[in-house]
Amino acid sequence: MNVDTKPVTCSAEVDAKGILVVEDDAALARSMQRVLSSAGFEVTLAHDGDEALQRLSLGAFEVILTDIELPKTSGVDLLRIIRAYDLDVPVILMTGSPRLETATEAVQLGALQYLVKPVANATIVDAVRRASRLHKMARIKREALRALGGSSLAAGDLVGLEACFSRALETVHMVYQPLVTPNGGIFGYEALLRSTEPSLATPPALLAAAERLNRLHDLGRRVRTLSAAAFGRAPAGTSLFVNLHTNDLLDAELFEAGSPLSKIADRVVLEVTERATIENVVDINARISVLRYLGYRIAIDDLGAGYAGLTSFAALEPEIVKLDMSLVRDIHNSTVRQRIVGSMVTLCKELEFQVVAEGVERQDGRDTVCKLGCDILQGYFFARPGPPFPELKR
Ligand code: G
Ligand code: MN
Repeated sequence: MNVDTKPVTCSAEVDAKGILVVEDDAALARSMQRVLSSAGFEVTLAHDGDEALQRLSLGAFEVILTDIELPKTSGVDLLRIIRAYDLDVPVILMTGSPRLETATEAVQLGALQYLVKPVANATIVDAVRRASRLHKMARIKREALRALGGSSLAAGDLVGLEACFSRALETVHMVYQPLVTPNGGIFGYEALLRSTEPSLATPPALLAAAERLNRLHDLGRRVRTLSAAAFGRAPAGTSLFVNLHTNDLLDAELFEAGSPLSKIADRVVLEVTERATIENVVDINARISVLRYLGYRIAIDDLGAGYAGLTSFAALEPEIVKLDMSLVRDIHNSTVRQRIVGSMVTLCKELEFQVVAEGVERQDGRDTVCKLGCDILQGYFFARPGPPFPELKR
């Protein structure tokens, strides 16, 4: 199979036109061309998968109708290659010898229909007409999502998502935001995930894709490796804060003493968010013990934004607690927030946790959280996340 011939045209971005028929039986190909042409479609023929890929590299099609049993690149391989580039184009597969495995794979790859030969002329015309309408619908939906600011992947299929995710994983990089002490020193840096893949540009979109594709461990490992590599250049004495997804707690790599992050564990604080429950993590207490044994400190992230409850405190026994931004934002104007943060800080001190106020955006916010006893501060007021390692604004 010639996988180097990549169809570069995506039907979502250009005006897709005509039907591509991929069929190695020349007589059958001509017959389908005649039938579809008289139904008003413009037809291009390809006699094998490689020829189809060549055609696709020249322009996008409304619908692709392909035989499965083809010399060289098969119809299913063709579908897989197409899906890596084009989520919208409907592909109809035809086969003379239907098999359950092929049919199942075809569905997983987002084939629109699976026709068993011989196919009646009327069936071919109906299938292509329906596919062409669905293609238009897919494009309009995608346009709407884009116009409304949503992710264009919401309507996509798993194979397209996989392709976008793999590209995103290559462009993933970390930015760093300083955590400062009230007297203006740098306590550490939080590593924050970013990607330049346009379809998965925000961390939540990237995480959601990883979750859907069952690839959270790949993403988590990348985050930890990149963060560890950059931290070699961090100022002496500072700590590195790394966010964990709950699912990372199930990854054996996290617990390996030889992993890049474990080698600097005595400088690392692992953040576990309150937003997700850790109740489902099996052996959570044992896992946390191993992490401590390796030298890591643990922080509870986003405190005040989660499902409340005390399970995370009991299980994690954190060294550090990070108050959620929603509590810190506008705190200078809100007596309710001041009271809540004041009580939380008092309790944290009694429990011997250090307290971080996240999302400090203004001088008066900074002054308020300092007065309430927060030990460490983080937010745009001091520095935005940036390449290693951002300077303080003040
Ligand atoms: O969930 P977690 O606390 O890890 O998320 C941190 C996110 O908050 C980052 O994406 C970061 O860019 C953002 N952030 C950091 N400081 C501020 C701030 O002062 N204000 C706001 N609105 N967002 C911030
Ligand atoms: Mn965090």
